[in-house]
Amino acid sequence: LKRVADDVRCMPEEKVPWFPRQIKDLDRCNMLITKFDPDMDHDHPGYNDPEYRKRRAVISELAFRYKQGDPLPVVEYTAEEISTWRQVYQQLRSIYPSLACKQFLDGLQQLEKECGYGEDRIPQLREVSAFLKERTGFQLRPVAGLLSARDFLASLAFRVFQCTQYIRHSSAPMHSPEPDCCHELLGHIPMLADKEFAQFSQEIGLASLGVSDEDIEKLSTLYWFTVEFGLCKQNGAVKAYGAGLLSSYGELVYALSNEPEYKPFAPEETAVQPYQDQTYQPVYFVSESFEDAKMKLRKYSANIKRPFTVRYDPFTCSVEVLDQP
Ligand code: TIH
Ligand code: FE2
Repeated sequence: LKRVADDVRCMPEEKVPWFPRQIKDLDRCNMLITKFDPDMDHDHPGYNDPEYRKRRAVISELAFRYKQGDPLPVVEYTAEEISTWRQVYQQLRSIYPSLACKQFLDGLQQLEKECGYGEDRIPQLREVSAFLKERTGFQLRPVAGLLSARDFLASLAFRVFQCTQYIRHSSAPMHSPEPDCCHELLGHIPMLADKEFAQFSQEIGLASLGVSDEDIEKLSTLYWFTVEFGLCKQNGAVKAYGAGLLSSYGELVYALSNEPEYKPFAPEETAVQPYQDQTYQPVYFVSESFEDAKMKLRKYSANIKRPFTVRYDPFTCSVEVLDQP
């Protein structure tokens, strides 16, 4: 799925990488990174489990066939999958009240009350997407695995969140190096129900459209240390808001212990911090508040070189491109 040359549009004096203009264009934002998937990665706990790999292939197929506007596929989860979910849910649920930020706890409570969240069943993307749409305008689309940063970030510009639908291997419920439905449903969804956080996420997405590979790398590092592994201050205590933490019992406990290093969130520095994608992070960035993180990110994005500006039109679900003089 390599981009072909005609995807590169010529702008005055510069080549601007192709980017989606309409929500339908997200059907082309499907470049997968296979380094962590169970068919490629010898260290994946499912690598030697042919049943697991077969199941993954079936669920991937649903995502490959999906087109924008289709009803979200429903997966009938097996007893074993539900039992993995139960374990993850119970363990994490017990530590959320002391370690998760307020916005997350509010979102999760609403999901438990109104969207069938609980330990007994894995929520379906279809119902969760409808729930989010009403809260913050975010909607979900299924994806077969880890997406390229450019494609993933681009979808955020349209308030579309790409979600995996398979579940982690039953032998490793406490941490997974690749996203899975526990990560999406428990880590991301409660946060995406918060208006301010939804806005923050879309702004990273808009900032990424058409920028250079170098700037994509920086923005995806910013995304990594905020949306995935961010910490924030609340009433004098440090709490987790990053989805990678909120879906991993092991890393959530570790991140809020006194082992890792903390640094204040500062986009210029955060954007170039090397990160760890195999196991726990050695360093986390702490924001003063979402408001503060959003303002800092805005300032950072305004300095990214791009020969045009973009504006999202929610009535047509499209991105307007305004050329700069
Ligand atoms: N480590 C997370 C978990 O165990 O749920 C999943 C991921 C976070 C970021 C990328 S994959
Ligand atoms: Fe994620």
